Amino acid sequence: MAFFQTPPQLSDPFEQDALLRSYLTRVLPDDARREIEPTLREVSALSASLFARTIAEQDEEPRLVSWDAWGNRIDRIDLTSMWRDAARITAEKGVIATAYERKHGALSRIHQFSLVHLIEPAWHVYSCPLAMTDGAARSLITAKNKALVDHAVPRLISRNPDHAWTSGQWMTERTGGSDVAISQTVAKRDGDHWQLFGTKWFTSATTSQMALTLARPEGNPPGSSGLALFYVETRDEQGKLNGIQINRLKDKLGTRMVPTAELTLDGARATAVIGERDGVKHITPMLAITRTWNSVCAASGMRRALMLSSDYSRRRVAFGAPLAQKPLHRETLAAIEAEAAGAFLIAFRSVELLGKDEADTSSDHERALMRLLVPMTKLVTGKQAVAVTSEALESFGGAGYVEDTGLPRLLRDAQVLPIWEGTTNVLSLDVLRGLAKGGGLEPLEREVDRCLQHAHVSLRETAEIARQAFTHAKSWIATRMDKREIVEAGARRFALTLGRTIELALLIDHATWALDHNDKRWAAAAKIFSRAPIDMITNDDNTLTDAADLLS
Ligand code: MFK
Repeated sequence: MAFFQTPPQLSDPFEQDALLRSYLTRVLPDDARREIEPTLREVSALSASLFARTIAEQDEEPRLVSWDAWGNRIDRIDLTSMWRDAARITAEKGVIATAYERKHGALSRIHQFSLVHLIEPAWHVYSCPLAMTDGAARSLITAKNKALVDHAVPRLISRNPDHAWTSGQWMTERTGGSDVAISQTVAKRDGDHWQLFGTKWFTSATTSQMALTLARPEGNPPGSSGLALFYVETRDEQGKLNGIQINRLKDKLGTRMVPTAELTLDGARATAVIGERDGVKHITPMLAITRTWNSVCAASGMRRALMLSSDYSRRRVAFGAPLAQKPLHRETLAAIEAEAAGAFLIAFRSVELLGKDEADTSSDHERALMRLLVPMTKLVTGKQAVAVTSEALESFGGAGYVEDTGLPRLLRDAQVLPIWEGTTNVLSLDVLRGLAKGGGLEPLEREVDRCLQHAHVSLRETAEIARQAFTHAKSWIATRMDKREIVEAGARRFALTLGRTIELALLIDHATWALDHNDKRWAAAAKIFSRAPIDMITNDDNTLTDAADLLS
């Protein structure tokens, strides 16, 4: 008998996403939700309709055309058709604009990132330029450079596809991606403007109309304080590149439809955004935004992989029954669901705080919490995205390993999430930096208390797991304050423990609300999540550092 398998289907991501819907019911007032929901349904339908295209066109890649037929250097990047369409969709659906029009005040970021959550897995990582565009708009506004705000921000947040711009973020140089302070790009004064000279080693989405970048004004000292933040337009009015050469496109493991290039800046005309120093500090508003995008995209990638896997489990019959009826398969998918749910809730908690901050309705405590939560959320969700996507692929058996199913791409694209915008280790150290500069662990402790204090009686034991993990993290750091190397070596375990503890606490908080609304799903997710490793901290630091000495 012939044997054919039925591929997974995606019908309506919004309708299929029970967590997104229950979360929005919890956090949005009814009138706001009624206004927002139609826009989410519209984007959901679009996302589902693009699904087949994401597979059919997955081999399309951007192409660098360095020369024209007559020997002129043109350095043009031809984008994929999906990317060209994504630019139009972004503007028309207001994927950036929603955050800046602020129609729903502090809740506008929730609206915007719900759109992102639904559309992201459908358009070949177009979130990359959008994250940077959003971050650039925020950085220019924060820098209060009126001329640049008036000139560029209306384009970055435009709803008109013919008027809208995207922005790049050129930070990484050959000297290193994480250690930005050793950047070698030099800025030379040119009247009112500057000219930049140097090499940018990874510039994602190089087709953007502008970029924010860092360079060292001549005569400035070494280190990050000697760098300044610059605004660059990539082409002049005639469409010629602005002192920029595109050396080549990167040959990457994933995100292959993203045109990531190496650039030489050879006199690129630039404008200083804010002063002539402290560039790293002035670009951090952009990092806070792009890291939040990263977290939301990690959560949405997990959700999409899970939707496909769940759908397939109802279609695929093996050993006499659909996989969905097999106890072991069900447990495997439930564990993925718990991880995806934890990731979603922490990502959207960061989103809530960002929205409040921008609408100027945050308390001091919430601002301090946001400083810690943004890097923590990025690092914990990035790791989860890779693990969850890998598990979801495995749930398809061999089909998950075959390119033309479109599934392997999900894993390759997920692998960038713990890398760009700060690796897990760099962000773990950033969490320590945030603790040292802010009020220590207090904002996180208050967040854990807020989530757990009203925990449903059926979740008390689960809540205790979160409390114990937090208490352990707190005592670990308190007793090692003066042991810099020990704290640095344990920074990843510490940050992941805090991140997973907050995820569990948020799951319990949401589950408690959901139980009051006759929905038992999220209590189940919290219980499953609590059985996966939460507390990764060891008190036996010396054994680990001695072992690392021997093994390195
Ligand atoms: C799906 C989503 C798509 C996302 C789009 C991705 C495409 C984009 C591709 C890329 O561009 S990837 C490259 C991104 N690069 C990074 O994320 C850099 C990673 N490295 C770090 O984050 C380092 O921690 C950092 C460069 C910030 C270290 O720099 P320094 O200069 O050695 O750190 P320092 O001296 O501690 O900080 C300088 C100032 O910035 C200090 O301010 P003060 O001078 O007032 O003391 C810090 O407090 C401040 N600062 C640093 N990190 C901060 C921060 N402020 C707020 N938040 C932070 N996270």
